[in-house]
Amino acid sequence: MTQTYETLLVEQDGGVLEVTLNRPDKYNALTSQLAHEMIALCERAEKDDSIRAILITGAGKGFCAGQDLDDSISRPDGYSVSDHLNDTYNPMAMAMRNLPKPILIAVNGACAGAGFGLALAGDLRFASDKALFLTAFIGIGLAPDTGVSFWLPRLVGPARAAEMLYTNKRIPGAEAAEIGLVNKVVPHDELMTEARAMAQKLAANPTVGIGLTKKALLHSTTATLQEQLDYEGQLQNMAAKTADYKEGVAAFRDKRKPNFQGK
Ligand code: T3D
Repeated sequence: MTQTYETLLVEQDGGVLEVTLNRPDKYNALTSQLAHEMIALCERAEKDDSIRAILITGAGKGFCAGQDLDDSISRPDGYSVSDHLNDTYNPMAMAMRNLPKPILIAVNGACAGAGFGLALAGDLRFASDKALFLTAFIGIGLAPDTGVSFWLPRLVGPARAAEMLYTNKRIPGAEAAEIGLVNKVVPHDELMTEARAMAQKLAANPTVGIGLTKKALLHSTTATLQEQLDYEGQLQNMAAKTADYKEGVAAFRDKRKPNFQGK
């Protein structure tokens, strides 16, 4: 399937679709177009069986500085920010979380505002030791959006989340793993090597099983224990019908490494 993008660079290496946010002069600040291209990319990734993991990073020095503030300045009176969010960053965040394939975010630099929300919409995060995390919203008098108020307290705890949101505290990449914002911090020059290796590892795992696991994790954010147990049972029925489950058990019996096909 061929799709061209103006704000994203997209390349496929085996089962990994590597996506680079590509507005480097503005630290890859978000526009409606970028959000719509990310949504289209998620739709493509869902349909294309050859894509088994997504890796997202930023071009240049920044990862993503949130809403493009040059666009915000030129808005007409009466402009509805919630309409803008409902058209752009909200469906983008949902498309990423609902995509039944793993998304690894490689944070190469400043990660702010709705760009922070984009990073939190991924499943795993690696950060460069030159990365910088800030919520940014309160810095310009805004409240959080793009799911930041949902994911941040769950990752770092309510007190740290409140501090980051109320004071716009900056978290350097080197500290981000200590507080649970990212899975791993790596020296800047090694970020993409490490992230690509992890993305390939994810792509070689049972893709359907990962997709069902992703559903289970999202469901757990609102479910009771009983509801979650019931839901796990339904998902397990689906996982147990996959060829990868058969292969996993056969490989265990044969004492060999499994060769998962993502089906
Ligand atoms: O209104 C709505 O639609 C509601 C939705 C809101 C969602 C949001 O995301 S609100 C939050 C918006 N983002 C921000 O407030 C962050 C603004 N940027 C910064 O605070 C800083 O740039 C950073 C801390 C991210 C990085 O600082 P630093 O010193 O490393 O870089 P810099 O020099 O400030 O920025 C580099 C360039 O990127 C610079 O361009 P120039 O001067 O070299 O031509 C700067 O203007 C540009 N840039 C950075 N952030 C944005 C941006 N351009 C447009 N929009 C930005 N958000």
